[in-house]
Amino acid sequence: MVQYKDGNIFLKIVYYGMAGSGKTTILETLYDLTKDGKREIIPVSDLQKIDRRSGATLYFDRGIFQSTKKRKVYYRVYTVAGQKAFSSLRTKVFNKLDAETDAVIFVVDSQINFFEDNIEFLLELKNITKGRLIKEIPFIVMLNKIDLKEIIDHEDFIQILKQEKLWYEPQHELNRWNPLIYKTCALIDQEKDIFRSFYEIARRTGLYHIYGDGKAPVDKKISDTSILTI
Ligand SMILES: Nc1nc2c(ncn2[C@@H]2O[C@H](COP(=O)(O)OP(=O)(O)O)[C@@H](O)[C@H]2O)c(=O)[nH]1
Ligand SMILES: [Mg+2]
Repeated sequence: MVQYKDGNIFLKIVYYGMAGSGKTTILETLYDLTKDGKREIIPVSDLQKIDRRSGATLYFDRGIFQSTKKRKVYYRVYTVAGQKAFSSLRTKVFNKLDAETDAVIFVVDSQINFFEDNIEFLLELKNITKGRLIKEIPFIVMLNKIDLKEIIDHEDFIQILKQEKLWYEPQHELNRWNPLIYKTCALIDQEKDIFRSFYEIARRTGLYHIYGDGKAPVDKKISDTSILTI
C-alpha cells in the first residue's frame, strides 16, 4: 500500500518467481545500472541481501531507490525466496514487510524444463493476491534468461496468462493493463530490459495510485505519465 511518511511517498514493488529465475541478479543489475544517478531512479543505500551459503536467497532481498526527478518518491523493491517450502515466508514478504505490495514483476525462468515450476509459482501468486492482480495490483512479466537456448515462447506464456484469467481481450476496459512481457537477460554484461521493465512497473504503479485511487484506471483520457516524473 502506498505510504506517506514525513512528506515522502513510498511504493513497494516485488519481484516474484521460482527459485533460480534470476530475481536477485535482476535487483543487483538494476542497482548497477542506476547507481551513477544518470537514470530516473538511484539507489539510496546498498542492497540488503539475506543469503544462504549456496547463494540462494534465504528470506528476501531489498533495495531502496529514489526518483531522481521527484525526490519525494521512494521505491522499496523486494525479491522473495523462491524455494517451494518457503511459501508462508513469501506471503509475509508480500503482505507485511514495510507495507502491502503495490506492484508485482513476475520473473519466469524461460528454460523450457522449468515450464511447470513457473506456472506453479504463478498460481501461488494468484492465491496470495486474491483476484487483485491487474485490477488493483499492476503486474508485468519478465521472461528472463533469454540468452539461453530452449526457452519458452512469448506466445506460450500469453496462453498461460489467458488460461489463468490474467489477460483481457481488446474490448475489455482493463485490456490496456494486460501485463507487458519483457524478454530479459539479467547478467550485467549481456543485460537486456532490466531498467525498462522496472520503469514500466513504476509507471503503472504511479498511474494506478494517481488516476485510479489504487485501482486500474479506466478513464481513457489519462496522460501517459509516471509518478517518477510528475
Ligand atoms: N544465463 C543467465 N543466467 C542468469 C540470468 N539471470 C540470472 N541468472 C543466473 O541464474 C542463477 C540464479 O539467479 P538468482 O538471481 O540467484 O535467482 P533467484 O533465486 O530468482 O534470486 C545464478 O547463477 C544467476 O547468475 C540470465 O538472464 N541469464
Ligand atoms: Mg534470490
